[in-house]
Amino acid sequence: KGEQAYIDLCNHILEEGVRKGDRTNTGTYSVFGHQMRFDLSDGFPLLTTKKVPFRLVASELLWFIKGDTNIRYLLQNNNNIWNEWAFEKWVNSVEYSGPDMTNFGIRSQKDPQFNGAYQNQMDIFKEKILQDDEFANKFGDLGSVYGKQWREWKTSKNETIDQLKEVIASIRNNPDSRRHIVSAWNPEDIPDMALPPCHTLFQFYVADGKLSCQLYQRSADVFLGVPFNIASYALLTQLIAHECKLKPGEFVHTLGDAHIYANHVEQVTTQMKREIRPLPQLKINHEKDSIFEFELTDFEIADYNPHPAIKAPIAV
Ligand code: UFP
Repeated sequence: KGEQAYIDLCNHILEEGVRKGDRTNTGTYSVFGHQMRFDLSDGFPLLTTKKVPFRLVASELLWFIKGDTNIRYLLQNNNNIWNEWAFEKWVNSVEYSGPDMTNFGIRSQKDPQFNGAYQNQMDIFKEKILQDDEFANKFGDLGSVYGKQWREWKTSKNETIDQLKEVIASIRNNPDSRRHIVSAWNPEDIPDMALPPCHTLFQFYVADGKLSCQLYQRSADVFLGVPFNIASYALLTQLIAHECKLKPGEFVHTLGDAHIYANHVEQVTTQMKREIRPLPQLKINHEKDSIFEFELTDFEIADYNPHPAIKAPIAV
């Protein structure tokens, strides 16, 4: 349970994972089907064996909750985690006239000179997204990503479904229901998506005055992605519990293809040797009720004393 469950998963993958090729050609050690449980009353599950950037987790989650799919909001909050997906659209468009950016993800990691040119273009891109409304509308929007599916799922009758609002209403009005589900996996949209949703579907559960959440994550980069994903869904669960006047229960994290990239093994091994510390506490501004009103300044992480961050290359 808790952070130990995460460390146990790393151990399990390194010991029993199969060597498996993947889309990014990096190579992984992988297991299929795994579950971790985090009791949210033990503290907020921000890992302590390495520093996890809560600010980035929280601003991304608020972006989803708003139903926003344009990276401008993220950039305004100094959050760069989705930049590459928007940047790619720009450099492949007729409007782009800078140096060739083909395969910029891999080349920027391998070629320092190219990386300089890439960082330059990325800075220009970010500035334009922030300053130029028309440019931001054209190149900042990522289309059918989480915010869209959660808040504006398109039906065949050309109506929209606000899954998040509906699930909150169903938790409040019919807590015993076994149908508190939000799906990000929209089969119709998948062929057009650069990154089909990793957090495929989540379900809430109410018992004993507590709200629990289970996420099915189809694909899990256990070193870089999962610590972030745990914090994000723990935060979502606490926010919805707050709005529904329930106590936070458990976050149950179910993984499909749970993998450690071959070039993360050293970092994972370092992390596994570290001693687990007490979890921090999440403080939420009690003057606000609705999750749709929250801003970054309404949350605070207290008593977080993690081991230092560990850098690793992201698979692209
Ligand atoms: N990934 C995560 N969590 C996320 C996210 C991505 O672990 O929130 F957006 C990882 C999983 C996988 C890669 O290593 O990103 C996605 O690749 P694929 O679509 O081939 O599964």
